[in-house]
Amino acid sequence: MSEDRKPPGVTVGNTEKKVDYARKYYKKRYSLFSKFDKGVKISQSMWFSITPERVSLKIAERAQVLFPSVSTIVDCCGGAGGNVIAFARHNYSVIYVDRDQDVMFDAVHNSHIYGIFNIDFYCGDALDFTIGEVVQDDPAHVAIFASPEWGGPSYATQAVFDVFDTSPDIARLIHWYAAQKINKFCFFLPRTSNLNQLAELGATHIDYYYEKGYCRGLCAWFGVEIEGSLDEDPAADG
Ligand code: MGP
Repeated sequence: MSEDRKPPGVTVGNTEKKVDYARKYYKKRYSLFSKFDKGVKISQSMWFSITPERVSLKIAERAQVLFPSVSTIVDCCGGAGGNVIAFARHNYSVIYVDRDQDVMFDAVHNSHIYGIFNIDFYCGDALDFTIGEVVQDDPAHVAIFASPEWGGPSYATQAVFDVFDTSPDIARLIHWYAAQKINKFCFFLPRTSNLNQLAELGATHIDYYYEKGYCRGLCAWFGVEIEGSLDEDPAADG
């Protein structure tokens, strides 16, 4: 591993837990971004929260099925840009929002690596973003996507993940954007998320996303435009 490609904090041979996490996610770099070697930039705090590329593409594909009237997707927790790149590759108008400016600059850079130049980037808080100020589309054609923080890799120590433990809290996100007449949402969450809580919040579809035969997480969909139930078959690999 050359020095300049190492993520911060990685020391090969060091067995400390936090260093193991860095190594674990660095090993997955090509599954996170297939073009990693073209110069993809990932801030230290972002490594564990990037949706693997094939999963991001599958989510974008599912959005086309579940939200056929949607033309604009706002990713209000944009992070390193994996999801916005996938939505743009599926021809959506895409708005990126993240409160960390350095993380946003990485996402801009990463989108250019994928040849995507038409995402609108905004630095700001998801719970402070006003859709109408930047999106021309009718709110009926807009959906909110978010993969909020799950609290880091330790989420996996809980048998059932409390969906109110995300940051920002998805209930507050729904409330904030519903007040702006948006009623279509998709949240990428831990595979162990409490489905009763999601149903109570109004989710009507749950998809589980697999990559390399392993479940990476689920999407909870709100306001879908086709008939269906929470008991859908899991989405196929990638
Ligand atoms: P993981 O569950 O930590 O790893 O992350 P893995 O290898 O699937 O499971 P393990 O059993 O081997 O530990 C899987 C995927 O979940 C990541 O690639 C991210 O897409 C997503 N993810 C994980 N975490 C901890 C977060 C998080 O805190 N926030 C967000 N948004 N996504 C996360």
